[in-house]
Amino acid sequence: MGKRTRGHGGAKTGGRRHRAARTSGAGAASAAALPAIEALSDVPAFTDFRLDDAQLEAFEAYRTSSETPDELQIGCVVRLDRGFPLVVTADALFRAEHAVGFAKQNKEKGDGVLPAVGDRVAVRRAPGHDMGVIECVLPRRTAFERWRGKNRGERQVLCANVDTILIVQALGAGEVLLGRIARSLVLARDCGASPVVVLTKADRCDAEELARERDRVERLVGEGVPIIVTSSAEGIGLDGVRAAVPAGTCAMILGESGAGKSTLLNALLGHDALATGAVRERDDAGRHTTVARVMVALPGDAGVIADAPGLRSLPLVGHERGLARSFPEIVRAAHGCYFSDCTHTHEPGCAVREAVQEGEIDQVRLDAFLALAEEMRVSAQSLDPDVHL
Ligand SMILES: Nc1nc2c(ncn2[C@@H]2O[C@H](COP(=O)(O)OP(=O)(O)OP(=O)(O)O)[C@@H](O)[C@H]2O)c(=O)[nH]1
Ligand SMILES: [Mg+2]
Ligand SMILES: [Zn+2]
Repeated sequence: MGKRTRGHGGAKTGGRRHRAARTSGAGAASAAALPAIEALSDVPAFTDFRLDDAQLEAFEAYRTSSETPDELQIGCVVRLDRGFPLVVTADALFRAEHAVGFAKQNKEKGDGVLPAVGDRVAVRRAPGHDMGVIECVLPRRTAFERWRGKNRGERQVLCANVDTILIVQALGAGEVLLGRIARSLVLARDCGASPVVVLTKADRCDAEELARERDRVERLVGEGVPIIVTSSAEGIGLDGVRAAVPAGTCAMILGESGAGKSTLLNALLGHDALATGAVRERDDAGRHTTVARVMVALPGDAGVIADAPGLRSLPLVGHERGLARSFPEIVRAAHGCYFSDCTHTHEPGCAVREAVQEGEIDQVRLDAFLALAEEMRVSAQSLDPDVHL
């Protein structure tokens, strides 16, 4: 038998209700409308996830302080359906709720402590209960976050403990959007994940267009960011994606609705595990087919990938670290600019533009850098009018 235990089979359903007083309120009644656990396929096993020392230590500390340590286990959140977590532990797969006090904790810290897909959690399951209770989120190695809402919006963790971000864009519908790739690159680098660009639907363009688009993307991302060209329709590039997600690692797939994310995962899995939907002919946009956050385990010796709903907007707010990591040569050159607040657009003595003229920095990369830096300047001001960058 392989390492996957399909369906897990261990979780009881339709059983007793949890004790409502111990949870944050979303009850078993709403869980009933969620997909049946037995019907889910390709769910990662607990052993698919690495636990680091900080997580193990935090769990031990939490368990030691508990009055009923025997009911506590480490779990990993492998799915969120309408915010409802599905948790896998060493011996079971079950839905869970948040412990009372989670909501409060969350507000005080002001940053997304509610469990996200990929989170390692301390979860309690009292004897005879189907439903677990997540009591605490163990420290995250990484967290891919995005800002939701305008201006003073909130941060939403899309995937925790993620190693690789697969930045997906479809070929064959006009030019690949470099701005979007650059922005995704910055977000990935900001959280410490490794970006990989995946250009899907290669069957929709000819060799000439493919070479041109690949070249544009290569110039933008520079060395060190792999670019994989795929066609789920023709089975092209799948080995490349698999190799980018080795066993023990976790990737998140990021791209707009209709980019072919779920179709790519189905191709990797070898069957239709995830729903896919047609795109509009007019503008090639998808219809937001994927609504849940779902992790699937790739077959064979490979890791886990989180599918996610397509995201229209990916605002950059305070991602300076990601910008610097994505464009290190520009940041390095900027140290030589005459003005310390040089915008590298018109100032005399600008070492960055000089480097472009001498062919040391690609103009494509500088354009992308400037656009994103400007956006961050503006968003920082709208977040806090007293901050001037
Ligand atoms: N020609 C071609 N079409 C593809 C390919 N991959 C996906 N598609 C089509 O693109 C459409 C959208 O695919 P999905 O996989 O549902 O896209 P998604 O990115 O998961 O979209 P959301 O779940 O809405 O975010 C479907 O009609 C797919 O059949 C491919 O390699 N070639
Ligand atoms: Mg999808
Ligand atoms: Zn400059």
